[in-house]
Amino acid sequence: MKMTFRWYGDGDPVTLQKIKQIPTMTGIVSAIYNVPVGEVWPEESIAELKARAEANGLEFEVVESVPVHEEIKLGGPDAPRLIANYCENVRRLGKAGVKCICYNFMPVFDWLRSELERPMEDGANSLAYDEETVLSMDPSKEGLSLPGWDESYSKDELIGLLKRYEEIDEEKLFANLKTFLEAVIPVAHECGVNMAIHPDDPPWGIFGLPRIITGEKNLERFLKIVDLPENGITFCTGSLGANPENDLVAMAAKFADRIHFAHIRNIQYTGERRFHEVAHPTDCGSLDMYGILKALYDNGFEGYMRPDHGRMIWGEKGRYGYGLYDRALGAVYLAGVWEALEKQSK
Ligand code: DNO
Repeated sequence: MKMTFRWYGDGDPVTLQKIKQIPTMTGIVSAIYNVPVGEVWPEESIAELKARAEANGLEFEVVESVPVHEEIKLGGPDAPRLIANYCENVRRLGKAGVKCICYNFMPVFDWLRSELERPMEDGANSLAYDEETVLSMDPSKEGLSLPGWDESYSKDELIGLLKRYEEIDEEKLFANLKTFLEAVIPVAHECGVNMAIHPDDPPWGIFGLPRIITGEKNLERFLKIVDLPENGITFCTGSLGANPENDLVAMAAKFADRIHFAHIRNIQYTGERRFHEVAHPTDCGSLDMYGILKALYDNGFEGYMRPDHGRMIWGEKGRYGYGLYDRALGAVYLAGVWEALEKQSK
């Protein structure tokens, strides 16, 4: 297991030097942020990112994300060109030493929350989700601002996109994912890169849009589409865990050899399709963090791990979910549990 930390590039208030100061940290998880979705990343930009990480004593072996263009998810006329560009990005990243690429296949929206600064009793604040609030919003109206929401769409573009998705049900989305995987995974296989699909967050359809990377059954189906080790999973406990029917310990055990990247965080359920994010340790929320880590360890997980979203604590202001302090505490907690698992098994 290698402990890593997400870094958003120059705009990120958390500097590379601060990341390096977190005990147990081996590398960053990052991306090229200034290239439009679907286009090819310049080799110089990739090399520069790697050199900057290395100058700070950190590796750059994980990319999150190489985003998948909506045309690919829609199976639109421009999909073949965009898939070819995606393959080229995999080649270029592999050449630069990247070993794992995280991506998702969620239509239009990435992760969604209804509140960004839910105050906690102890003075911290954190991200919260309440389905009723989310469903009371109309994504085709201006002014919708949610994390994961791509603000670059104009109102008309969004309406057009949502209209096109009316034709896409779960089966069609699976078919378009299959086309994508059948092109990309063989390239990843050749380049020694593991692809790791991120689950949908939350793991159910939203605003009438289909979502398919939602639980055990669909993950099994996904893995079989191209049954090669490079066709793998980002095991995001907070995303999958938002549905209490997902047995995370069982899933971690079952999929461990195809989990290339683990996003570990805890959440607290507060009702039906309502939860907020909490600190990483088991005692702080509803998920069995120890059980999940043990299942990964016992089943031979050898991938990358990162502490996922943290709360905002100690007065920190920063990127929602991606401040320094709580994620750093999370990393050290996860590394501590891992050390105990390693030593107990000897
Ligand atoms: C949120 C992240 C996601 C993730 C993408 C992967 O905090 O986990 O935005 O990066 O879904 O493609």
